[in-house]
Amino acid sequence: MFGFATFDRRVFVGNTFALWLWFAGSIPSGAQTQVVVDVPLTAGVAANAPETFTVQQGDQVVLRVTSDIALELHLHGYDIPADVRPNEVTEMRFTARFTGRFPLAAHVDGNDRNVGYVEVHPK
Ligand SMILES: [Cu+2]
Repeated sequence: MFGFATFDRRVFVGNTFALWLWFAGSIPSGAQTQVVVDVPLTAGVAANAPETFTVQQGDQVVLRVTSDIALELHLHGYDIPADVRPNEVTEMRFTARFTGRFPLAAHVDGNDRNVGYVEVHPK
């Protein structure tokens, strides 16, 4: 394609996303849903700890984690770690392929604290 080198990637990504939305809206089932969940932590503890975050199998999950202290968040079972820095939003993204109840833990000073659970319900 001519002019590809000068192609603005942001425009491309934006258009692709708009197209995806259009397609997703036109497909009644089988399309992936993005689920954004806020996970605010204070001293490594969730507000309503242990909190249960419920999603559906196949969902694209985005955990938006904020914390007042630095810690490592760990989604057990899926084995996804995330370095969380104070006063920044850290996004943990995954596709909910496996069903079940998975502990979300904060590693603070060598301790494994339960923050809550991600529950993936079968479709
Ligand atoms: Cu852990």
